[in-house]
Formats: sequence, C-alpha cells, structure tokens
Amino acid sequence: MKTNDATVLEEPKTRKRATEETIEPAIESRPRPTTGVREAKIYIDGKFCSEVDAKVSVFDHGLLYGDGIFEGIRFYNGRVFRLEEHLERLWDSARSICLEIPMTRQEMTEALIETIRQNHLQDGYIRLLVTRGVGNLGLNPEQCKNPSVIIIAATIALYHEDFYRKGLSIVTVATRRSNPASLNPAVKSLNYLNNVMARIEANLAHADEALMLNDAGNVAECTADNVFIIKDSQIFTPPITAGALRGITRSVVFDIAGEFDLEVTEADFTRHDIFVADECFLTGTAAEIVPVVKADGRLIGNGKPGPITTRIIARFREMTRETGTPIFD
Ligand code: PXG
Repeated sequence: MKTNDATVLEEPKTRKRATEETIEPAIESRPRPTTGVREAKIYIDGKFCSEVDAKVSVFDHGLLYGDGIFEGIRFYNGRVFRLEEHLERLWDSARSICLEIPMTRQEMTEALIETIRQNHLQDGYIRLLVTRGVGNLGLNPEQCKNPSVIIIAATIALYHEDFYRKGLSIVTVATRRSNPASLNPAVKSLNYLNNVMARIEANLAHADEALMLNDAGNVAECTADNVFIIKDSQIFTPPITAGALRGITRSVVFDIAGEFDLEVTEADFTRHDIFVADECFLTGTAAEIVPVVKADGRLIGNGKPGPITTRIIARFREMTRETGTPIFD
C-alpha cells in the first residue's frame, strides 16, 4: 500500500515481545511529536501554524479535563474516505456533550481539505479536534466561551503488510469498557484514559491489542477498533449498546458484507464466541481491517486469516482507492 512516510514499519524477522516489536501504526507507536510532513501546517481556529507554533492554552478544558471531541480520518489517493460519516459522528459527539462547534459542516469540510492541501499530501491521516476552549480551573464548561478547532494532517505508517496476511493476537484485559451510563463510548471524546489503560495492559501482556469487555462481561471493542467474528459464514459484531463506538470502518464492513450477500448481525457475544469463531477481525480508521488469529492464547480457526476476512480486506482496499471526497478538484 502506498504511503508518503519514510518510516514504514519493517516486518520483524521473528515474533518478539510486543514491547520490542512495533505493530501499531506510527501515529501511536513511535515517539514522534511531528506529523512527519516537512514544514507542516496545522490548522488552529482559522489560522495555519507551523508545528512549533501549534500550541493551545494550558487553560483549555480539553487539556484540563479531556473535555472535547475528536475524529481520526484517512485520505487515500487524493480523496477523503467517508468524510460525511466522520463529520456526522463529530456533530453527534458535540451534541451529546453540549458543545457547539463554531463552524458549519461546509466550513469544516473546507478547512479540512485546505489543511490537506497546505501539507501537499495525497495519502494520510487527519486528526480533527474540537476542544471546550479556555476556561478557569473549575470544570464547569459554562465559562468556556470559545471552543477551539484543531486539524492536523499527518503521514501514516501502516502495519507491515505481513500483519494483514498473518494476523494479530489479542488478550482480554481487566479494564472494562466504560459503562454507557457513566462515560458513553459512543461519544468520541478527548478522554481516552479508559482505552489507554487497556492498551497498557495489552503491552504488559505482550499482546498486539486489548479486547475490552463491558460490565455484563460481553465483548465491547478493542482500544481503537471494533471487533467482528465469523461463524458458519455469518458475521457478528457487538451492538453500540454493548459499548462499541459506531465505527465508520465498521459501517463499511456492513456495506461490503451486503455486496457479498453475507449477513451481519449486531449481537452480544462473549470471549468464548471468539475462541470458537471461524474467523475474527478488527476494524478502525488507523488499523483499517486486520485479521485476529489468536485470542487469550487460543488459535482462532486454523490460526490463519480466514477466507471471508481476506475477501473483505481486498474489497475495502478497492473502496479506499476509488471512493471519497476529492481534495484537489
Ligand atoms: N473504537 C474506538 C474506541 C475507537 O477509538 C474505533 C472503534 C473504530 O472506529 P472508526 O470510525 O475509526 O472505524 C475507534 C477509532 C488513534 C485513533 O489514534 C483512534 C481511532 C481512529 C483513528 C486513530 O488511536 N479510533
């Protein structure tokens, strides 16, 4: 797959401990306080700043309380993939936390596309944030009169192709996905500590990803990905009510399954169902669609990415190359 990033991950020669082996996309895995773009331009509240000047106030409640929302969006081959859906989810997150985004959706689309153009990118990753804005040291958002909009366009290093061909291992972690009645996982908020704690547990267990359960013990999702299993040619994924984000890549899989005349059922399931599944895969903007071949030490199916997963990945790649909002015309 094409990338502008010179730091594309090399395939490890042997399967080493996860701490030594770099399996995550470089947006997270390397200590890289940079977008990877030379003379990058970052959008902050209507202005473009260089990386060193791209700063927000220490009194922004996004920093003080994780009070804000975000989206992670990909663009491929000069087109932004599923932009409408990402903006729809951003506006839904905003409504849920009573945050007024200080621009229209059209203005946001233009700002986002202009940010990609300013950085001369064809393929990459957008991090779009809306923070509550500057307030005082009390948490009441009523003092924050001006939410901030930040758009970062970055290059992205993919997992090595081998991870898509050979699959990942996941472990169930003790950290439960936050209960929808306390912090609803459907809101893509700047408060990701629940997911970060799960990720730390996966790292400590030398696994590639963490599987998070909800308070009922059913599968919710992974730390930045939705989970799918396949049994007897039927596809299952947890419902949003189980504590899964309404993932955009998840919805693309629904579309692809429809094209293939396969049924996707949103249903609660447990890790036992993963152990006995024929196939399992994860979906997310950063990871795209990646097979899972081991869960809590058990091989899934024959321990290799399954045929349906492989077909879905191939179709997904076609869609990312051929569809999306054009950046340059
Ligand atoms: N669950 C969670 C908790 C997520 O954060 C997904 C599922 C998949 O959703 P999409 O819409 O991307 O298919 C996400 C997505 C990051 C990063 O930098 C996180 C996400 C997306 C992009 C980058 O860790 N979250």
